[in-house]
Amino acid sequence: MSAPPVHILNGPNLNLLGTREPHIYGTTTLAEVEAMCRAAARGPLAFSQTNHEGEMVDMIHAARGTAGGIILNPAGWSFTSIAILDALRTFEGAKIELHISNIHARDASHRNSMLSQAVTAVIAGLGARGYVHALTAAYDLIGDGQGV
Ligand code: CA2
Repeated sequence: MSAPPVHILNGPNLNLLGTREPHIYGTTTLAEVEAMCRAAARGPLAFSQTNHEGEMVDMIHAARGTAGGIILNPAGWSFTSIAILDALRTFEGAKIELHISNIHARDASHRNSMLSQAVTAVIAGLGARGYVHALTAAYDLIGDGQGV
């Protein structure tokens, strides 16, 4: 049987993944991350990226009532966005915050995500393959009853 839909949402500047700062974020592009995730998906998968905060709020709302889980790389909004924090609180399913780099080992401005308080789990520091681990974890959480 097909697993419930999972939405993978990516925040600002991640469209440039693989092209800048490879020592921090690696050389895998976002299109390659999407392909890895599609290969690992056990059901419907939405994969999106936006540089616009309101659009990200809309994407989280769109997952309500339909997706079993959200995997969110909020990028720079991790440290600034009450709007995304509030939107995350309205989603009833499994929520995984994902960071490619280990934000806890970085400078003070990249260390404390204000969104972590509203998610089920946080994955950081596994590089691009962290997305595939997050997908596996999302299916586990949904199977445990944390999805819709
Ligand atoms: O490690 C992550 O996934 C981050 O969410 C990436 C964010 C950063 O602000 C977070 O602290 C950790 C930055 C994303 C910027 O994307 C870039 C992509 C390519 C080159 C440079 C930046």
